[in-house]
Amino acid sequence: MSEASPLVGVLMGSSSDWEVMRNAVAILEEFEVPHEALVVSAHRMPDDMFRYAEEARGRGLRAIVAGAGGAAHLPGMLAAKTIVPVFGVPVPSKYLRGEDSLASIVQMPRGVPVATFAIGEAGAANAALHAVAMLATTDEALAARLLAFRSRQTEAARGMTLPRG
Ligand code: RP5
Repeated sequence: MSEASPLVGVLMGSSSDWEVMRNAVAILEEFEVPHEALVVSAHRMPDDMFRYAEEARGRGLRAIVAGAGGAAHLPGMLAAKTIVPVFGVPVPSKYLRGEDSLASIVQMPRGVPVATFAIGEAGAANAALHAVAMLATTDEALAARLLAFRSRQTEAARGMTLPRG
């Protein structure tokens, strides 16, 4: 997706997850973090998923943002196969509104962590922001951009007004 070697991989279980996961990609684009985005389904492409995880560290990936819905095994199974930090995004599901996705991602057994974010768009954006924050610990220019982002957000909140009753 971006020209340089990706530092962050944004994976999702289906193209139907894109409307949620594009919020992660938008953050990485805003911060100019080299990244890639692709569909890797845990259930429909298990060999591809394992290959991606096995190659992630050697390819220079520093974080994987993985979103899935329903029986959301993608983040956990990636984490089982790589020590690259995995940030999980529960995608809203049709029948259980993403509570199934959340439970599937957050309830990892001790020893194989997945940092789990909120269901939906905010979770996707925050997972990417967390990846930015992690990268910013060793990248001063990125840290400056993150601080500026926070300042703009603070000013926007201070500028909020309410309708008069
Ligand atoms: C999961 O199943 C995907 O992450 C998606 O959220 C869900 C439904 O996938 P589709 O049937 O829309 O392809 O694997």
